[in-house]
Amino acid sequence: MLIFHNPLHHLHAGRHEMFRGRLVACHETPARLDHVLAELRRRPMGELREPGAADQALIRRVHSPRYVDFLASAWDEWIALDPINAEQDVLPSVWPVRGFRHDVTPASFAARVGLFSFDSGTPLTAGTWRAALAGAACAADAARAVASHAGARAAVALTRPPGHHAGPDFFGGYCFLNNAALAAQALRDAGASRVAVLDIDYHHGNGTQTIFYERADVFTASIHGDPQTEYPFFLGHADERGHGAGEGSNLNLPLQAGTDFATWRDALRHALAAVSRFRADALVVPLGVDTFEGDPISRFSLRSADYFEVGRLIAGARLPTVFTLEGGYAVAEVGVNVVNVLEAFGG
Ligand code: SP5
Ligand code: ZN
Repeated sequence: MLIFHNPLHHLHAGRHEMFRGRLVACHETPARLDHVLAELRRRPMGELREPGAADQALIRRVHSPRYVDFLASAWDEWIALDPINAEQDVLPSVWPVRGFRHDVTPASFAARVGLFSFDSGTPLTAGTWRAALAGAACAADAARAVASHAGARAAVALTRPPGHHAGPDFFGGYCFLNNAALAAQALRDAGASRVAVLDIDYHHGNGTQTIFYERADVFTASIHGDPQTEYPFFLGHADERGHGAGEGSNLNLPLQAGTDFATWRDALRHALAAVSRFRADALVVPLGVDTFEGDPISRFSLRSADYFEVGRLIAGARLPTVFTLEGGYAVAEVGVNVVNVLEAFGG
């Protein structure tokens, strides 16, 4: 297994997220990835590599150019408004919901932050862009490693910020660039005719679903907390099956809060059967371990040992596979849980 780790991930370190009417310390912290790296030092399972330069053209095929331009300059614009802003992260506070215009890009910075986001829990910091860009490079390099002729069977984009909530032109859910979507597109560009994305983070992979919703060449499946009660709330229902050419190429398996491993595993088997029917040439797995029983913001009850079986079941698809690191906020256990999946997957 080839592991591309983001050497700049610590540059993204948000201070606060809006939560129940107050600013609380961010759940998505640099320590999460440090724990995975520490566990990999205890249980080495492949070569650890740094990514090359990010592929701007790939990023602009997955995300809209005006969104990418906004992310690239956002921090500089923020501190240009007032130098004191450097002491705070950017958080949006106004959004263009139904009936507002999305086609006009406002001059106001605050308005653009809202146009390009969907929640107030995702701080944009001084180092967010550089960290996200290096993460995108991890995803693309991992995809190309498994796609190459003498390719590895599996590669990992070990990065943060996570990506699966980021859509074509919006950030949110702690995500800015959609690493899983970038990996899927890079696999397509490298010759895979059909790519499946199997999202096993606790939260619905709304960004990835939206990016590929009208495409027949990328099948997206997600197993997640029911959006009736769980974040991101406004997408992820079972009746979302794709649109136009993409009709039938999206599968959502929402599960109620409190779901245990036996039920979750049935959903995984169901999703893997759908991936198999799609006849994918390659697989991308947005890997969140916020399904863990001890996760502070999620409500499934997987135990650490269960993640071995998760890895074994996914390996059973027998596809070249790219894992991207997504959520998981029981910080001290994130390393063990992620490495359990990767170790059992093998390769
Ligand atoms: C990548 C990823 O896992 N993003 C998740 C973003 C979730 N942000 C909002 C969290 C709100 C959770 N509310 C649960 C209340 C538990 N006390
Ligand atoms: Zn999550």
